[in-house]
Amino acid sequence: MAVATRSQAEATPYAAHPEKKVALYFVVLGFVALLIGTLFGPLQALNYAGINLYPLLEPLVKSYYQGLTLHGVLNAIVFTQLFAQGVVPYLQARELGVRPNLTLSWIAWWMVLVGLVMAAVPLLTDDATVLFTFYPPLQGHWAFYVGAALIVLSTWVTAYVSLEMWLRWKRQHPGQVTPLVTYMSVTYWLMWLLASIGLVVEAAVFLIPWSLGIAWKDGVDPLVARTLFWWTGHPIVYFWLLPVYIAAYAMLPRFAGGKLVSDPLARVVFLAFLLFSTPVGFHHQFADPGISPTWKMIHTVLTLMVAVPSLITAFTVGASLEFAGRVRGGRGVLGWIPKLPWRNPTVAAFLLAFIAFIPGGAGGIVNASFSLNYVVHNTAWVVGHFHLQVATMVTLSFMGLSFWLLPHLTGKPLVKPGVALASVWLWFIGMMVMALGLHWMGLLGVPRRTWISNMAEEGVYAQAAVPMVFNAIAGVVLLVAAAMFFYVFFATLLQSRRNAREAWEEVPFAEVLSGPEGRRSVRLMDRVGLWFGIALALVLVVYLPTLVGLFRNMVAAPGMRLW
Ligand code: HAS
Ligand code: HEM
Ligand code: CU
Repeated sequence: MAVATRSQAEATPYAAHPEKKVALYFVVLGFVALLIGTLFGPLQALNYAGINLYPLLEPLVKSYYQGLTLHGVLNAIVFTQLFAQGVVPYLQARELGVRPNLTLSWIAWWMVLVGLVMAAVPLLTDDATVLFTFYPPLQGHWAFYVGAALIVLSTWVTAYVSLEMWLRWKRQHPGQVTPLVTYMSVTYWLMWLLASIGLVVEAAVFLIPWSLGIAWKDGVDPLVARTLFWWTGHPIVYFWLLPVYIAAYAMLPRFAGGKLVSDPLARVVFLAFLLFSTPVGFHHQFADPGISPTWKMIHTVLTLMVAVPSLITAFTVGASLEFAGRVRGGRGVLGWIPKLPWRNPTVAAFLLAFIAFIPGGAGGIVNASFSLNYVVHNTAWVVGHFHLQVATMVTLSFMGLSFWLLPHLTGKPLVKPGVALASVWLWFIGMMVMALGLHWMGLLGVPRRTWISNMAEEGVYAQAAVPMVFNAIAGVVLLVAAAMFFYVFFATLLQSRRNAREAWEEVPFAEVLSGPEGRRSVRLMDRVGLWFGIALALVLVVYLPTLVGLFRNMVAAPGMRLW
């Protein structure tokens, strides 16, 4: 590996670690996507408060649904993926002390950029207002689907980069157990390879040829498309979540001043995600016809299984935090909590994110319960659920991590840590208030994806007047939180000051209390190829019988544009 002197590193922080640069480009592009996507959030929250600001945006934004598509695609799909592509291989490379294949890493970045531009044009011209689930028969411009496909395919390149680093390390260290971060990274990318097959088939076989007009001239079968979409659409939430878990196992205990209590349990968690993330998609389709209730029930049971690794995480991360709080002098049952370094914006962001994840996870289990799902499906409740999950747990953690990551990658010190801390608290408060309002409205029967502030009839959802106030308050608080966060982010990035010390810091990987040494269970878990085979078999068993039936009975629905 090239040796750089200290002064060289001051001049360019990437001299010793060129993988820092590509990681930075992924992360910055991700946050630019979040910036644009998030702008629509407050407007949507105000819509759910009965306030319609969309006339102000004409002719730039033509409908609520165009904004909602941008919001869902840029935030949930693009931002999360870019952050993962930047950070996960970077942490793995630093743990192993090997260099990732930089050419391929940059190819992946360019694929996302080109895909993003291709998809953005029809999104902005209102030619792809199909929401982030792009259910046919809603039909968008072909450039949107091709762009989205490029974005997703770039993850396969990143997955290869990660797997190749691991195999290279294994050849140099025969007989050794895979180090923890690498184990988490490898199982993560393998999970995603399996998960993404559904979406890739949907795009390549149906959506792209259909939108180009070269096949499926009578239309695409909506049920087939939905089933392929949710093959990917559930595990994609773990594709968003698990970088947070990786950081929470590998670094948070150290940030908090303690140690990770158990390395093997972290491996159990990631192995369970490899096995159970994907064979669960029907829990988004309980209300769909054409899928047998028996298979829906099997997917329910498997969904409850995939909640287990999160419950183990609650224990392991909770115990590691408790250890940190006690090392810092905390006494009594809960006395360790205030002793945690709450003034550190990275730590505060993670703690608040994990707190939000408790009601978010509980709501998920309600959603997954076959019969209860009929009460909440397609209501604002579901929006409340996933803003605790992806918009708080995932996004707030990524924001918090960026306060450490930006200085670490660039050598530029964090600008205004006090504002950073305030932005984290405001984001948490805003999301909790909004989630409460949305869950409540959902129980009162207010649907999701509805421009309720634009309805001709008066008083349609009068029963939800109180939770509507929650959304109005939250929309404003979140706008302020976002403005403060992005100020800190870009002021840090764009300043000219560089601090040599920051650029030379190692990644603060946590020490472990209970390590992997000498455990047969860890050796068994290390047989990743075998587990991947089992995971693949499980997915085929729970999907093929239904998919074969659906493929044999396809009904063409002609494409349409509603907005
Ligand atoms: Fe979900 C719908 C079920 C997790 C995201 N989900 C969605 C949608 C999104 C989404 C975006 O079964 C809407 C899709 C659409 O547009 O239609 N979800 C679940 C279940 C889980 C779950 C069972 N979801 C997530 C995650 C997401 C996410 C994670 C994003 C990142 N979800 C559903 C179902 C639907 C659904 C149905 C369909 C609804 C419908 O009808 O349309 C589980 O994975 C959750 C497990 C989590 C836990 C929580 C563990 C708690 C932890 C915190 C510990 C705290 C500590 C803090 C340590 C069991 C780990 C201590 C700190 C101190 C300071 C003391
Ligand atoms: C949808 C508000 C940030 C992901 C929504 C909706 C509201 C909302 C009210 C419901 C729209 C509807 O069903 O008609 C906000 C606010 C935010 C914010 C106020 C912060 C300022 C985020 C973030 C993410 C996210 C950071 C993900 C990283 C989504 C997704 C949808 C959505 C995936 C669903 C889109 C669809 O139904 O097609 N948001 N949001 N939001 N939001 Fe957010
Ligand atoms: Cu799901």
